[in-house]
Parts: sequence; C-alpha cells; structure tokens
Amino acid sequence: MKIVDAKVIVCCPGRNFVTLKLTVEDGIYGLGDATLNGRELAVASYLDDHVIPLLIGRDARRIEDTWHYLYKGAYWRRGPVTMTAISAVDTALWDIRAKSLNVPLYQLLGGASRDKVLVYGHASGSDMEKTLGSFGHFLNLGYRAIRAQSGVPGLKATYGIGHGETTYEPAVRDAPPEDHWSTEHYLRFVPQLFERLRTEFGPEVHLLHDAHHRLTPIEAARLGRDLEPFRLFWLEDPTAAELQPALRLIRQHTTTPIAIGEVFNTIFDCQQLIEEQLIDFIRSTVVHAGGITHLRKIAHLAEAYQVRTGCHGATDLSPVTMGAALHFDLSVHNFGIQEYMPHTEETDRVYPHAYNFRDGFMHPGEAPGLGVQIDEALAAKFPYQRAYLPINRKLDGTLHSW
Ligand code: KDG
Ligand code: MG
Repeated sequence: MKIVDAKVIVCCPGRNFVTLKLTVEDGIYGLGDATLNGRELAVASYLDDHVIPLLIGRDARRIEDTWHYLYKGAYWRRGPVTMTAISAVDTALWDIRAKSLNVPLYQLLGGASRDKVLVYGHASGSDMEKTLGSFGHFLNLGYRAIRAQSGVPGLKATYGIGHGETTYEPAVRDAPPEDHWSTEHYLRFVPQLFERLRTEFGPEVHLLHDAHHRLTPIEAARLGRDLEPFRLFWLEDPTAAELQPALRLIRQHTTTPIAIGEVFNTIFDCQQLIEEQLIDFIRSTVVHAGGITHLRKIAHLAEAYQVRTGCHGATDLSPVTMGAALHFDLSVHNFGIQEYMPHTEETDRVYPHAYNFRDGFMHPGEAPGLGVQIDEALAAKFPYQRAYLPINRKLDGTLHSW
C-alpha cells in the first residue's frame, strides 16, 4: 500500500486551516490536520519542502515506523511546527488504514470504551450579565458542561470573549490585536462570576474556566482556593507550564481540579505533571501532540496516574482534528471530556463530516476512517489570509501572556 501522492491544502473558510491529503496506490486517501494558529505557513512549508519528498513510495501501513522516521530522522526533535507536521502525516495514515479495512477509526483503537463523548461548550460575554445570558443559551442547546469566560470590569479587552452568543474567534487579519491585563482586577472578579453561575444554574452543570497561562503559581493557587466552593470541573492553564515543578505549589494549596496541555507537543512536556499527579486532565490533542500515535502514549501514561484526557477543541483545530479527537475520545479508557466549538457553516461545507452533537454529547459516526472529507474545489474558493492571535499587555504596557 504505497503512498503515491501527497498535497498540502491551505484554505480560509472563516479562518485558516492547513490540511494534508495522502493518497495510496488504490486511490484511498487520508486527511491530517496541520493547522498551527497564526503560524500556518511554517507547517505547510515543513510538509511541502521536507516531509512530502520522504513519503512518496512509503508503505502507508507502517504508521508507527513512519512516526519515528519523521521524529528521530529529523534529528531536531519536538517543537510545535515539527510536531504539527508529524501529526498531520500520522492522522492521515490512520485514516487510510481504517478506510482500507472499511471500519471507523475507533475500531482500530481498541473499540468503543463508552457510547458517547461528553463535550463542553464556550459561554462568554463582555460583562457578567451577558456571560450569564450566554451560559443559559448553551444550557438550552443541551450542553452538560460549559466553560465561562467574561469581560473583567476595568479591562477594555480580555481573553475568551465571543462576538455573539456562540461564536468566538480570536485570530485577526494583518496585525495582532491587543488585550489588556490586570491580575488584581481578574482575581477579584472571577470568583464573583462563578458564585453567580452556581446560584443561577444550580449544582448539576459542570463549570469550567480557562485562566490561559496568565497567573503566577501563587496567584493561581489563590484563584483555585477561591473557586473551591463552586466545585469547578476544571481550572485550565492556571499558569504557564513550561516550568512543570511550578504546579506543585498550586497543588499544595487547592483541590480545584487542574487541566493543562493544549500547547504541549510531546509526552516530555507533561511527564512530570502526570507522574507527580500535579494535574487532573491532560489537554493535548491530535493535531499538536504528534497525532493519534503519540497522543495514545500520553493517554496511556496518564491512565496509570489517574489523570484523564480533556482534548483541546477550539475552532482553530479543523474538523479533521475534531473527527480524529472523537475517535480517540470514544476509545481511550481514561477519557474525561472533549472541548467543542462548532465551526462556521463555510468550514463545515469545506469539511463534510460524520460526527454529530446531541444533548451535550458527541459521536464520531460510523463512516470508515475519520469520517471527515474535504471539498477541494470549495476550499480553493477561500484562499489563505494572514492572521494573528492577540497579544496581551498589563495596564502599564508590559507584555504579558495572552
Ligand atoms: O489558538 C489558540 C486557541 O486554540 C486557544 O486560545 C483556545 O485556550 C483555548 C481553549 O481552551 O480552547
Ligand atoms: Mg485553553
């Protein structure tokens, strides 16, 4: 089963996506997402210029070997660009293998460990009342788990605030927009928000919140402690996690569950976090953490330490990743939750898919492979447009984590 063709498709149906399409001798093709938000063309070039020439003629069934060929063979290991490119190849090979056997991918991953996949949606608003309104809207849509982000009094613009009741897209064309930050304003406000959410919406719904790497460990410990009465499902990215031992300090002070890892790209980024049980959920996902092959290894390590999965699923991950993540989620034993932000209508038309949402749960569908296709003619109508994620500055102008 030799790979005979490989191409990188870059399109912008509302936002930029990079997709790898691999075709084998008998015409079966597989897709892999290669989107790295704000740095898309670096991965496209890595694939076009350095990886594709190595793939033509390789046996598509040698998935594990190809992973190591690209990882160890490059000599320069890890990093988001390299690992996103490897992820795309790996995902496309799993798609091809499952299609060639005429089974949905999850059947090759050990079969279903559950009937459906719990997902969380994104409620947000520019102030507390609007966030409560948005939260109610998501409850009406059937979500059982909802992340809440709100504009903070005293800050003009901050992370995670959507433009309507359901849409949230931070990437902006041409130049990065600027958000504003004050830890003091934020720490004062967030516990008030979650107190209101629990009072208004009761004890059943799962509440989540993303601090988006913006706190120091001791500030994060304080926030975790202040949120304990409201029983969060998780507090995400409480601090930047390049320094894994920093999580010890947070852990010593709070029982609020911690989720980290959407920016990680290998098992080595989370090894200490998992082995010392410093987190409860690992957020890494297919597209940035080495594809299905490597993500399963992360999940298996996590399983031994009672850490559950909570894959990243923002809209900058294409429907190809969403499909792959749902097969992974359905099959992996220590699944926790899956993030879900529906894509725009244009994106869904470019990437027709078998996965579906019902009553707060999703399923990857029973189509062979990932169950996600690409309409290349339609994709060509949405050419790439350079876009950047926002940057964040403190009130005195100092650059801060966004
Ligand atoms: O590209 C960056 C986004 O994917 C990220 O900001 C979204 O933090 C995020 C989340 O939890 O979905
Ligand atoms: Mg996040």
